[in-house]
Amino acid sequence: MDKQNETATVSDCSGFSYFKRLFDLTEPAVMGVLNVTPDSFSDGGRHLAIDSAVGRGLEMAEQGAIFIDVGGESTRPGAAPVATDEELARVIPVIEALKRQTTALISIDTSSAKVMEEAYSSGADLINDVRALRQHEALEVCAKLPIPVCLMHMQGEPGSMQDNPSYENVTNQVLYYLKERIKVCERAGINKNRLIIDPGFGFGKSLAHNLSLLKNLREFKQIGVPLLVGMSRKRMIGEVLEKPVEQRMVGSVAVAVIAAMNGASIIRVHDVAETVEAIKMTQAVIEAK
Ligand code: 9MG
Repeated sequence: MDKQNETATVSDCSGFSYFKRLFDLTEPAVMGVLNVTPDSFSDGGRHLAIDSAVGRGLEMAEQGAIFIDVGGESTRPGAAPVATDEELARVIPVIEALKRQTTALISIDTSSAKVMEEAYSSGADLINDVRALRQHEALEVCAKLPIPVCLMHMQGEPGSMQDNPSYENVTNQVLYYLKERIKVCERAGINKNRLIIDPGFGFGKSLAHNLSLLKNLREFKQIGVPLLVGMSRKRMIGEVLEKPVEQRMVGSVAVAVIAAMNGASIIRVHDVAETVEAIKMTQAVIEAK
């Protein structure tokens, strides 16, 4: 199949599409997190960092991740921006190597139009943008690329988003934002049937905001596009369980199950093997009479 000549669709389950042939979103899928940032490796050497990232990506694919989300710029609270050339140098070799060695779908976690374009040329199957295509030329570039795009909600920017997040009604405001971004995408020529939405847990949200969004997650299904969530190891879990980041696996699996029960189609996680097993169990219950 020539990827260039197909318009991908994730929400039109009846239509023919390159994306649907690769993957059917009728069951929740696990997306493995693959950060290719200096702080995600203990050594610091570029080659070793790339080799380690590819190894980890292949391991997650073996463990059942349908998507591998490759990111070269940290979006953690307080994170500093990375120059485009540096971001490209981190992610492109990893995408190319993964495409040669696995059939898992490759997602590129970026807000940069240039990185989106280059990642697509290197084989990326999905664009994951925490800034929902608000950066320069991201809309125009995505209008030309025939692959799905995930639009995430974020209040503020990573450098300062956790300073004092505030909402009158977090669910309604996040819903409104995502609906508006879909309209903007449609006006730019990006069909709704290749969009995915994400409420953006931890991105400019307090613990109370995150818990409220999770409790009301079903409301996001009204938009009529697949729902992606990422809560894995985040501060919201640490705050409830009073545990450091390396002890948040059980809490992360618990919220993944809640999300799957409430309509999430893609669940972005670090602990792939554990989440795949938990989601399989959850799906069996969802399908029960
Ligand atoms: C890159 N990244 C970090 N957290 C994320 C989340 O919750 N959702 C999405 N789509 N991307 C995320």
